[in-house]
Amino acid sequence: MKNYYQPEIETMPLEQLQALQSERLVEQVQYVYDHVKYYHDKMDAAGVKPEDIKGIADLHKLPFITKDELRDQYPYGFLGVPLKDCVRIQSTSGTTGRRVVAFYTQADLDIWEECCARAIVAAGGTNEDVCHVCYGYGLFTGGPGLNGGSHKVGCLTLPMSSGNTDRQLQFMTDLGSTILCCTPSYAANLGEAVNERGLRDKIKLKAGIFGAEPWTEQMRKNIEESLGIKAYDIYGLTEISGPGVSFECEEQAGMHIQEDHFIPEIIDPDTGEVLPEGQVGELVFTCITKKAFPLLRYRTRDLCLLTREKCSCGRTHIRMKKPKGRSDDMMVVKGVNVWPSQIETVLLNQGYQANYQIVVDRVGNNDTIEVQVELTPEMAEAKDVPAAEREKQIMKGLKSMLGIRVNVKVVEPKTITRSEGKAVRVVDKRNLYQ
Ligand code: DLL
Repeated sequence: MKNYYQPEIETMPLEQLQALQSERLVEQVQYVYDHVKYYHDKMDAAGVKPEDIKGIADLHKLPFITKDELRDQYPYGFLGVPLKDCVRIQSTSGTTGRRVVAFYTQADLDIWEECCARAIVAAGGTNEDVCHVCYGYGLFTGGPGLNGGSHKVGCLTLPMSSGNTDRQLQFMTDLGSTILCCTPSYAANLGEAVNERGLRDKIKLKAGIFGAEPWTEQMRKNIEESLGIKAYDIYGLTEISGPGVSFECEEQAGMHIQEDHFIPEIIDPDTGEVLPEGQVGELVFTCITKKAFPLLRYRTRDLCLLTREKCSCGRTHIRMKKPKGRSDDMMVVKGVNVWPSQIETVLLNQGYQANYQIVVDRVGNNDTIEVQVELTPEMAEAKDVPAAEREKQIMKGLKSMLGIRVNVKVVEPKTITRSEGKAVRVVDKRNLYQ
């Protein structure tokens, strides 16, 4: 069995790591220029030739890629290999309009799963473990990524997918799950259920690998106490591969970015200027090994800071601190990425105006989301459709757009406070970013 703690890579001296990155970057830029027409044209327009990129010091010369461009080029515009060489797609949550489809060759899948395997090993996983994966499976990367990583480590893998707490607890106790992989909010739910049902003595969990949404240190403490485990953070995004782009080691002090595959930068979200280490800004990734969906300088919109401070685990890969927010208005609600513009689209399609407010909260461990929308003066005057009927219609539209249940309240015209500046569309009471 291959050992997925790879000290020769994960503890590589910085100079050697940067030389490896430079070598891979030079090759990758030429590859992308030759294989992705959109980026070829973009480099030409920016006056940058592949030969201008001689190493990581030249990275800043390359143009950025944004999510909007990925959307505009849907589905094949960023494909770097013939379709016949792809073996998998995964996709971001969200509507058809907002969807991004990421492609993988078999070698890309191996890279991704290897990153997840490293995360499991960093959380203490070995082939003696029973790895209980209750991230969603399907287009979402959580389930498939951790599942693949768990196989690579040689754990007995339980592909549970999300939901059905009774079944989760039954398998957890009967099969002696030792590592739990799910969103932190679901882990908190499971923790509560385990204690309510008096199952604490019957579970064998020792570690959890939790991510896909922001969570606080207080949540970590609660989960660790309720399940009697050590809780590790894991980060990633579909566009860059999925979970495992970075993960925590036993120090639980920031997530090591897998720098042999992904080069991180922090930029000023307004100017695009690269910021020095230690400053908060927008995280940008360049993939230096992936071939099917090989993004260079992709803007994640996640705000965070990087540190190269020595980590006592021995890993030299740079650490990112927990994200501190977003430079766009995306929210992660019930594990799903939600943009206010998606909600607005549903409302406008049903004849309402853009006078609405979105209130996100957390009750116990569960997110709630409510949309309050004003009737138009004409609707209020006509009184032809009962409010409950209107709310039902909007809920249906939102469910189909977002895939999650949203509470809806229609209110009288001019009851939502008007802002004097930028409209305050979202009130997020959860305070998940610290
Ligand atoms: O959430 C991939 C993933 C699955 C990561 C399982 C970890 C575990 P997307 O659905 O594309 O991919 O959403 C990516 O989620 O840009 C962040 O805003 C947010 N996010 C992911 N992990 C974390 C984390 C998956 N640990 C978007 N902390 C990212 C805070 C996170 N936010």
